[in-house]
Parts: sequence; C-alpha cells; structure tokens
Amino acid sequence: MNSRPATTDTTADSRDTSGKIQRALAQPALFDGGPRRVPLQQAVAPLRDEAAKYLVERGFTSRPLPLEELHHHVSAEDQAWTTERLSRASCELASASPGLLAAYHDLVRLVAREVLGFDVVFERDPPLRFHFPVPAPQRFRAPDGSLLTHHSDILLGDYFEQINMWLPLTDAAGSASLLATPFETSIEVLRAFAASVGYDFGRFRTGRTAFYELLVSDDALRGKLSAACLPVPVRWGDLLMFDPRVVHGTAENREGTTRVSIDFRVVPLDAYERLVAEDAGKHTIEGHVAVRGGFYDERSAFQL
Ligand SMILES: O=C(O)CCC(=O)C(=O)O
Ligand SMILES: [Fe+2]
Repeated sequence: MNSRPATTDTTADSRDTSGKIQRALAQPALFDGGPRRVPLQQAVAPLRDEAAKYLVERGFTSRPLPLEELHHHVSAEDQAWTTERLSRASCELASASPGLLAAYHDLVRLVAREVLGFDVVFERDPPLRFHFPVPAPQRFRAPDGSLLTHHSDILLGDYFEQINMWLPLTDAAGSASLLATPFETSIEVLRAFAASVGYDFGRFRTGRTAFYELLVSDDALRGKLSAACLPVPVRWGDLLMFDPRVVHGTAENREGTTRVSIDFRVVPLDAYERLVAEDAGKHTIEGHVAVRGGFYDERSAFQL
C-alpha cells in the first residue's frame, strides 16, 4: 500500500510508482469502446431451455416456463434481492445443473472459435442472474435514493486484459437491462477514482466500495456518471462483449418483466500466462485464486 500522503505529490505519475494504472487506462478501447453485440440466438437457445429446467429442478417453478414471465410464478421471497446476488433464484452455473454447465461450455467454445478467433481462459463458475421487477435493497444508494451499483470489474480485482461477456437469456430494456457507460466517460471516472486512492494499485483493484463512496461524496462526478451510464436494450441471445474498463451497473427493475442473464469473464490465453507469472499465481478474484482450476476453468476454451 502507498502510505505517502497524496497531497505531497504533484503528478499522478509520481504516485503511481509502477505506472500500472496510468498505462492500463491509456490502452486503446476494445471493440471501439463497445459493448459489441453478437447475435447468437441459435447457440443460446439450449441455455434458455436449461435455465427453465433448472428452475423446476430447484422447486422455484412447477414446470418449465417462458423466462420473461417468471415474476408471475416465482414466489416473492425467491424474487427478493439477497446480499450476494440479485435474487435467491440466481445461482452459480457449476452448482446449478450439469445441463446448464454443458450448455455454457458449448457457448464458450463457440465464442472463442467463431467470434473471437483466439483461445481464452474462462470463468469456471459464472452467475446465472434472475433480475426480477422487485425493489432493490438500501445498500449502494445515492443520496437521492437511486441505486448506485456502478462499477468496473477491475475494481473487484479482475484483470485489465479481461473481456467482459454479458449474455441475456430474455429480451431486456430500460431498468431491466444492463447499464453501461461510454468508454471515454468510463476512463475519465476511473481516473478520478485512481487519483482519489493516490494511484495505489492495491487500493484501486480492491476499490469497489471506495468507488461507491467517492460517487456518494462527489456530486459532479456522480451526476456525470449517472447521466452517461444508460440501459443497453437487448434481444435474448445477443451477446454483449465489452472492455472491462467500461463502468456498468444494475438498475432497480421497474419494467414489469423478468431479465435472466449470464455474465462471464474471459482472458486471452497469452495474456493469462503473463499475468499469472507476474502475480506468482497468488492473486485472487472473488475469493478464488486467479488461475486455471481456481477462478478460471482448468481447460482453455479450445480444450473444451
Ligand atoms: O447483470 C447485471 O446486472 C450486472 C452484471 C455485471 O456486473 C457484469 O457483467 O460484470
Ligand atoms: Fe460487473
């Protein structure tokens, strides 16, 4: 941790001793700033079927139902937000069902081979999220009471080299969908956050809560971000790929429809090898060591 008081430094570079944050934020945007939309309806149809079956297997519904109508059938208790995830019905894929996990692997294989055209390591156990039209909890609120879930996954420890994948299994628009900020504004806001933690890389990559606190205290920054971070309307099966520096978030769903989605992170295999060597294989993401067999699947996408 950088213990030098930020006020004695005159430039960001002098605080960011390794230059790591500066360099990472200066890299060109992936996908022209993205999110890039890739229509994959045919490949995603099995995931929709498996998600409907999972809900029956776990007793959330009595029969496989259209996912967008779930809020009429799942109990109010199972729709409510929990501390770890959007709702009790939400889960991690690997623990959900073998069918769902197999459909996820098929999709990762296709994305690497047909969409990206290069091999990647991929998240072993990503979330299947059910975003029901119910009130959100009081945490992560702005002073005006609106939900302030904005973040970049970099602030959760994810690597700058990552590609974020967000896959809706239902149509989604407005507050039911993902909120995303244009790349330039995202970088501007992340630079402001980096300055607020003295360009300390350790504080930056664990900065999710500090980022929220900065937004609460800085009205101008919060105003700029809230105005720029807007819903991305999607059809089910439209994969959104985006640069991990894109600041994104979840709104309180006021649309009267259920949104179901899977979000998973991938890292190009060559970047992964370099990062693991740099971090000596010790870095953790969400409590898992950021290595194959830990946060990432043992196999690369081409090995599936
Ligand atoms: O699905 C959401 O509402 C949030 C997703 C997210 O934060 C992510 O994909 O990293
Ligand atoms: Fe995220």
